[in-house]
Parts: sequence; C-alpha cells; structure tokens
Amino acid sequence: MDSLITRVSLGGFFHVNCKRAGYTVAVVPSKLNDRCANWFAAARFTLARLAVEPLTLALALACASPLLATCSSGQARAPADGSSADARDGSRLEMGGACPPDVGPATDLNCVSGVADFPPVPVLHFQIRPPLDENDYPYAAANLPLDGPPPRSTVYLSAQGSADPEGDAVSFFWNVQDPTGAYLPIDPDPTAPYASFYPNLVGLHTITLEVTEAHGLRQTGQATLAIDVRPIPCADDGVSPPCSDGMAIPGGTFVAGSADDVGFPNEHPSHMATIAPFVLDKYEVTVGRFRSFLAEYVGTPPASGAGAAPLAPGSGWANLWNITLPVSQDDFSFAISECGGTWTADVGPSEARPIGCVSWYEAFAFCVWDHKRLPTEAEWEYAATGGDQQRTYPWGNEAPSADFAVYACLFDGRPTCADADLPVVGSVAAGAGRWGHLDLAGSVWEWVLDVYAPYTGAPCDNCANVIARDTTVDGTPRGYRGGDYQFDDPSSLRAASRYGFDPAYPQQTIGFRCASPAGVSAPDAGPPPDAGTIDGGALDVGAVQ
Ligand SMILES: [Ca+2]
Repeated sequence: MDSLITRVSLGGFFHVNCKRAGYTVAVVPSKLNDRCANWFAAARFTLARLAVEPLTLALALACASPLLATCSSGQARAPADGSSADARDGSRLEMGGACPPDVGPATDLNCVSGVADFPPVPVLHFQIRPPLDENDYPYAAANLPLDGPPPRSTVYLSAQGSADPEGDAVSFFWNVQDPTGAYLPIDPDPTAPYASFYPNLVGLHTITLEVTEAHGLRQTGQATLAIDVRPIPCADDGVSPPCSDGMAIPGGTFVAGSADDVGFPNEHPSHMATIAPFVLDKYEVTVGRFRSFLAEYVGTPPASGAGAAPLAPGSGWANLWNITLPVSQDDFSFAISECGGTWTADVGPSEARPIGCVSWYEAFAFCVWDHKRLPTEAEWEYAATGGDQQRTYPWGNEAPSADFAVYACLFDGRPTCADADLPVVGSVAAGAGRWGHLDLAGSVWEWVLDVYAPYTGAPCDNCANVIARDTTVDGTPRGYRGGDYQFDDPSSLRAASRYGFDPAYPQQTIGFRCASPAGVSAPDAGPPPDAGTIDGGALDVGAVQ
C-alpha cells in the first residue's frame, strides 16, 4: 500500500473498520446523528469509492479531499476555510487531510470489526434515452454528459445501488425541480426506484433522491445533482458546425400530395414524384448564418441562372428579379429590422434561432451565396414525408404535439404566445425527419423554389414549377411549407400541406433552408437522432453527490 488515511480524528462518533481481504476499507459512524444524514451520505460515497477503486488511489483521493462538515438543519457543508466543524454535540468530524508520503501498511489503521447503524446510501443515476436494462444508466453527478438532454425529452432516473449498509429495506423519494423552482411530476411516482421526468424548459434541473431505512432508525441519505437541459445544438453562434450542415437524402419515388379524402384541395390530385439524391440543410437558416451573408452583401444580385435545381430547366435566378433585392447591406438590415422577428442589427442572443422576415428573392439570394439553392417543393415534401415511407409528418404518423414540433405557441410551456415560443433551431429532436432534418414541421415556414400552383396530377420527375415566374415580379406566389411556431392548425405540420405567398413580402414566420447537390457539403448523415439520444461512451458509475 502506497498511502493511507493518515488522520482519522472523528470525535467519539466513528470507528475504523478495515478488511484487507478484497480491499474493503470503511470508515463509518458508530452512531447516527439524524441531523447529519447528508454528511454521512457524502462520507459513505467516499467509502463506496474506497471499496471499488484500487485501494491506493482511493486513499489518495480521500486524503486530497478532506471531508469536513457542519451539521445543522439537516444540511451538511464543507467549510471553505478548511477548518473542521462541529457535529451535533460539538464533536469534531474530520477525515482525510494532507497526505504525507507512504506511512506504512494498512495494518497501521485501527482495524476493528463490526458495522452498525449508518444511513442508507443514495445512488442517483440517469439516462436520456430509454434504458436498455436496469444497468443502463450511465450518468451521475460525476459524469454528466457534455450535452444535456433536450427540452421535451424524457429523462430516466435510477436509484439502483442505493441500499442500507446493514441490509435493511429502504424506500425512495425523488424530487425534480425545473429552473423556476417548480416541482415536476415523477413517472410512475416519486417512490419508484426507477422513474422518469419530462423537462419542458431549458436550464438547470435539480434532481434529489432521498433513501430512507424502512425500519429501525429510519435514517435518510440524500443525493442531488443538477442537469442542464439544452437544445440539441446547432451552435450558439448559429454559424459553427453543425448549423450549416446538410444531410444527404437518397433518391427515390414517392406519392406527392394527398389522397382525395385527405387534406385540403390544393394537395389534390396526388401524383408520383421522382427525386434524385440531394442534400438538404439539417436546420432552418439561422440568424447567425444570415448575418454572415449580410456581412458580405454589397447589393450584387445572383448571376442569371444561378441557384437552379439541376434537373429543373429554367429554375435559376432571373435578372428581372434584381430590383427586388436591397441595394446595400444597411438597407437590407434595416428592412429586416422593420419587419421584426428574430433578427437583431447587432449580434445578440438569437443567433441560433431561425431567420424570418426574408422574402423569397432574398432567401434565393442567400442560398446562392452559400453555394446552395432553394429546395424544390417536391424535394421538400420528399424529405418531410420520408420518401417511400410516406409519413404523415416528418417524425412519423403520431399526432402532432409539442414533443414533435414547435407550433401553436406551445414551446415555452406557458399558455400565452411569447418570443420564447420560437427557440433555437433543432430544439425538438423527436421531430426529426427520416434523414435527420430538424424543424421541417413547425418553427418557421420554409420557402420552396416552386411557383405555388394547383397540382395537375402529372408525374413529377425532379420537377420544379417555374411557369410564369420569369416574366414578371407581379407577385406570382411561391410555395412555403411546414407550419410555424404560432400557427395552431396542426394540419399545417403535415408533409403534404402546402401554401403560397407573394415572394416579395417577407413575413416573420416564413424562413427557409437550402439544398445542394448530392455529395457536396454532406457530412455523414447517419441515421436520424432518437429523441434526446446522447452517446455516453464508456462512463463509470457509482458517484453520489
Ligand atoms: Ca420549419
């Protein structure tokens, strides 16, 4: 043994129990102070580590982190000044301290046998996707995931490993407080050893587990941790990866539009559509991305023919549209500011939120600047319906709810419509489409390349409706898709739902995303993310805070 606990001056309340065999070392209170339950729980955690870690390391840790506590009002604390503190009756509680060099074998410890009357050990774990089994809870206070769970995902809790040292039965009680301090419902109930909760809000959520002896002294141990509920990132600046990433979509054929007895008349007649492989932005275009465009904007319109869908002749930029674009960067910023929405003249907290207040022409120009183009209406619907899976909604066929889409002002969990109802892009992971695209339904509507016009029933082979659009800027409507964060008609979230609007008039609730050719700007698309899945990797367990 390389080092030891060198000071164990525990007043009259502790003795040392040492079992060399199996490297089990425990320092335990011989009597319980019921007001010191938290402190004892902390001590027990250290002891648990002693029991499972290589002994030399565990002892070194114990020495490096003296456990000092004041017991009052049921709470424990470690004095910041390093002084020891008094227990219930004034006895000094101190364990650990500075470690001198090797001071001898373990037999130097005062080894006695017998353990009695110390409080149950709370062990708090959680998992962000449905656990595979009762051992699949990789996270605890000591190994929080880098990216917390997204709002509106389920967080699974486990009290596995919590036990009474003397083997008595224990009971459990969970508390979860959201960032406002409100207590959240626990499923199935707060006394379950395996439970879950559902965070609505972004921010720190505090989870507390109390474990109580069912009999005898009914001592209580308590563990607490805080997890930060955050959206699936696009980055805070709205620009850094993966904000601009495209997700590859394989080609295929699907039924565009809706059957005659489904949806609105403008979705009829349904028709076959064939789509070549392409890449579609994972997220809606953010304020930050648009700011990058604006920073380089000098009033130069796209070149004639730029931004065309490659298999749709005549779908590129037309010179007669040049007059629709602002003449300068300042004019552009002013126009968007006048419209409102998420845009701010200076960099602000909304960089990762979707940009609205952009006309169809301006959206077109942005995509050309970004070496991309607007998706065709058929491409957008193909992505939203999952191609031949023919999903009703991007996430599948389940009825819309705030779990799946940002719509109907439901996002912030409060009944009124507020700015907070339009969060950063990618905030609702469970709404991801078949190929991983986020917010296709909801958040902001999305301009598509096509003129908005009735379907004819003719098959679409990588088509784009460009009829009449090149001859005038008289307001021939362009299509937009997917619903927005305010609109409370859930039918708007359907993949086949379609609308049209004057391309020259920006709206707060209409944004866009861009498409690009297959094989370009396409990082590994991979499978769509599960709701809130975080790859925890190899993580140890057993920590209690
Ligand atoms: Ca959208």
